[in-house]
Amino acid sequence: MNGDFARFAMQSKEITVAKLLVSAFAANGVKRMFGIPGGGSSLDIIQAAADIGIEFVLTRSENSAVMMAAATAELGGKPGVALMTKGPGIANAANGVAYAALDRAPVIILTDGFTSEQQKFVSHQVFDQQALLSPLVKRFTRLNTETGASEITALIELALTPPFGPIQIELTGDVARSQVATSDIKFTVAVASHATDKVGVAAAGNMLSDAVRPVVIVGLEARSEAITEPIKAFVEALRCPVLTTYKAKGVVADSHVQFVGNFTGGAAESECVSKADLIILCGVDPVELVLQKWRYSVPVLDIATRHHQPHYTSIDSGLYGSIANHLELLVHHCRQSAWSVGEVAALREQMLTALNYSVEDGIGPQQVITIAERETRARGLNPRITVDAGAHMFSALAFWRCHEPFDVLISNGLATMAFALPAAIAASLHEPDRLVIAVTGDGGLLMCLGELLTAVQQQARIIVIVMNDGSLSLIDIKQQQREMKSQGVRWNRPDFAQMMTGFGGRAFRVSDVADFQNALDAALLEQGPVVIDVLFDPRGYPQQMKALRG
Ligand SMILES: Cc1ncc(C[n+]2csc(CCOP(=O)(O)OP(=O)(O)O)c2C)c(N)n1
Repeated sequence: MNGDFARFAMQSKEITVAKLLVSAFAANGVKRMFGIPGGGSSLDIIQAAADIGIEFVLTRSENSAVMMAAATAELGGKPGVALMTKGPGIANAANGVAYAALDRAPVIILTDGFTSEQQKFVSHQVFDQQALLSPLVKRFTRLNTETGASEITALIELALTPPFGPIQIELTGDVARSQVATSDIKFTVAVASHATDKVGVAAAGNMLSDAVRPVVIVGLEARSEAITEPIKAFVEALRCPVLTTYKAKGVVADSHVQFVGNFTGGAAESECVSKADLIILCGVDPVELVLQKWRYSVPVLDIATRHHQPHYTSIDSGLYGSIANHLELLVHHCRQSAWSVGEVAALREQMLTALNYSVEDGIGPQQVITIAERETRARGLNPRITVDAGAHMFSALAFWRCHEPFDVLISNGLATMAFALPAAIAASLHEPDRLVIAVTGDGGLLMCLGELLTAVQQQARIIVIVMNDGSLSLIDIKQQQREMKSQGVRWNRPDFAQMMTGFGGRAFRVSDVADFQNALDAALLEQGPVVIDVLFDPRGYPQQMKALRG
């Protein structure tokens, strides 16, 4: 725990609940909070936070605020904090809270509430706020004047316990301003799991020894520095193909000779996985897999923080607890598989070719991604990308190469739209020197358009590439596949460049490779946010989706 924060809280015998709360946040690594305040406790918290050096970032919707807090938490491994008013504020936050729940982000949702006196006569803006979020949050607490530091610490600890997720704290202005004794100020949380299953390791070791052609699939729980090296050692000892889920991209670098491609639960990866005689899930949380049945019949070894249920497949052997510890023990049971480097390379090539989306005229999503990667790397930059939900994500995730965990941020548990822009802003604030490229559809950007102003206000170093096709393409494709009349999925393409200019930011509108290249050259010279509005023809999507999902 940071001593300054302890001193802050201990300066007097009594402090306000608002100060106690922000002291606990600060002690656990919170540097900024996101949200839209109401007139009650929010203002006390913002003030108390500012006094202790926690920045408050004003967003344009509560949904975005929670996503920003979640992205911050995912990147920093510390709790994220989103703050909003009661009633409409928390109602508008619900989708963001669903993101934090299903994309496993430890976020504290802090809202105003009604005092018990008020509850006797007020009905304006009143509904059961606990019930609203109860399927999503790990715990709900209404702070009161009896609240101690240990209670707050326990909440933070819970958010940081796998599966990471949101907790909801309700705090009225009266309570926020009331004084509590500082006698039990202890903010230290302890959540690292070192649990190892030695008996399970022996059984899993036998499976590994028997396997000739294992395949490793890496998932979101493996996105941690402590796990990166043990995973690398493990897969290299097996010398077998490795696939990663979208959220785990970079845990094993895309440039690694054993890397084949993304695992979504769809068709594209089945060419590789169906050749395996053992499937090893490593930190896979099934929340990321698409709505399709498990295609494989070979045994499954599951190495994860816990046994996830329901699961897409039945597990033949499971090792639950510390992923790193289990991998370090298992590596001694590994022997080199029968896969050859050439075979793996051919499978990787085959996957990329199947997802190919090149166009002769104009520009297509694949070119956008490959040019953006080539040009940024040529300048020695190592951008992080954030990707929205929609058909544009197929090219972004297939063709952008990741080298480290969190090189890409995506919603793949909830798979919500309107994520890429807020996440990009949060990522840029988290690591200001690292460029962030947000790849979004026009539908997704329209849902969070106001956050362009947040990006301008924060001078976030982001480039928002909007794949503007005047359509909810992912849904449009499904409508076409079902041979239905086109309705309810298209609109006239808006001019996002003009909108960004209206917000006071730089913007370009392009429709071919040369113009995109020029726009990118100019964008890379900027220090603040830039929008590149890419007009393109989405007719290549159905074939790409067929190749990916079958
Ligand atoms: C908040 C939310 N609403 C609806 C959906 C269902 N959905 C998934 S992708 C998609 C279309 C996205 O359109 P756009 O952002 O334009 O991207 P595109 O598919 O055109 O690339 C929809 C409606 C969702 N995932 N999230």
